[in-house]
Amino acid sequence: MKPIEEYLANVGPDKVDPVILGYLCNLQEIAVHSPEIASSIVKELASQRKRIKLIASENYCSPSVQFAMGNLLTDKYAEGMPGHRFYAGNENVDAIESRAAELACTLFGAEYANVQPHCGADANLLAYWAILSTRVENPALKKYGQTNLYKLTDEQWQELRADLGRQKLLGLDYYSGGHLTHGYRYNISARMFDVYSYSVSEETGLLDYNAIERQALEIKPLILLAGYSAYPRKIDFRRMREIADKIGAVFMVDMAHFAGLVAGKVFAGDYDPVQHAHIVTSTTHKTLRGPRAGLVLSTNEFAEALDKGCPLTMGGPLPHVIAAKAVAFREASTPEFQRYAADIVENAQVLAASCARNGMHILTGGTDNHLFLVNVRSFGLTGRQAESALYDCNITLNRNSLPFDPNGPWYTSGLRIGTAAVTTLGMKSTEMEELGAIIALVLKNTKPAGDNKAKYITDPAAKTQAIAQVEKLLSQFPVYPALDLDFLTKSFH
Ligand code: DSN
Repeated sequence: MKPIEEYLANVGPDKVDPVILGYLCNLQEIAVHSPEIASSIVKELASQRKRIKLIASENYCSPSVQFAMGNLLTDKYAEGMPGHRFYAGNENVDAIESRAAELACTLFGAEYANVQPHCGADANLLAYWAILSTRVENPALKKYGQTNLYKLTDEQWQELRADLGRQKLLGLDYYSGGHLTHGYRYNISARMFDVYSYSVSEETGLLDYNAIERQALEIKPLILLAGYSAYPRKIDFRRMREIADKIGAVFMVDMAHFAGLVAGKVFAGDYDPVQHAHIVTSTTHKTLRGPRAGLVLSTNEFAEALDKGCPLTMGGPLPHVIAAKAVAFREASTPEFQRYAADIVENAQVLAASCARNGMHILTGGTDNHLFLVNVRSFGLTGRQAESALYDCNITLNRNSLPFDPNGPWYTSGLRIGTAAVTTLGMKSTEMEELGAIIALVLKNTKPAGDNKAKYITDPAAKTQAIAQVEKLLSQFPVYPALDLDFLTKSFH
């Protein structure tokens, strides 16, 4: 019997679960031509069932979000914007994209949304070029008495290109928690812009707004950028906007990590970036819990340039992923999501406190958001050793550079711990208390093996105990609980 028939025979027609049936249809069809891919998908479920996910940038999205991506929308090319495409046949994609943009604007209170970026890096690239177009290119065109780049003489074009390349970006330093796309030397952002960065205070680990203001007044960047991948505190966006206004800079925020906390109204008032920034970029799959993708929100000033995403920085959008974003934006508009967002932060605070009580060094003493940072040098370990030792005990998280880190970006001295995924599973304070104790047990019982910054030894008894505790915890909070792992493994091996 085929898996679908077997399932239907077992449950009977009245008890069919659309999620189970949806997964079975999906896998059974994939397995016809690519059994190894169907098998890998099931193995990934097995892996995620076995391990506690504390990666701050990951989550578990709903089956509706997943199903919105698995269909014929992927076949469509839709360069351009709704109602203004470079290809015929986009009425339905227009409806989907317009709806997704409208939902994004309502959810975040934005004037304009572009839902086409494929990821956060795409969103940032688009935002950078929209700012350059609006604030540098347009004034230049005006100066030359033209409205169109093609009307410029070769000399004017060269002058404009040189001017575009001379603009300054001031963002959070990578080691202080800024993202690669915020001006890291190996990223295109550092090659497009004349890049400057601000750091957290060496004493407190916190942003020092007066110091940022002094730096901004001196540098006078075109763009003042806020946002992070690894900063455990709220940002006062009202204060940052004040700084930007003093120098006429565009205030841009990358809220990729905390978009769910903004949507869920945990970050409100001074801490809501959309109320204060000219332009806000995001991913949609972290705390926001949607599909893996990007988003740009802005004031109307940048709408025209952002509408030219193609050909500015992008090719064809992904209509199936845009459909999934629309589903996720609706999910994030509910009171349940607001409770979820509040629980993420509460869980992060309880977990950080538990880790601290169990002897771990937590940067800034805790967290206001979904993540916190641990300095593992106090255990004599590198971040790499700590990450691997925890993974051996079925705890998945990532090593992270710390401010002024002597171990560089590969080995690092830190761990970044996030609670968006475990909160989706339904874990609460009790589980966070326990989890902090398990993490500390592993780290206290792990030692470096010689001088190698990657090698380590974990005491076998501690490892056995940690694995058993993780297994017990996860058995009460299974990932995608509707899915019968044994049946799927037997059916798609
Ligand atoms: N990899 C994501 C993060 O962890 O922050 C974004 O690059």
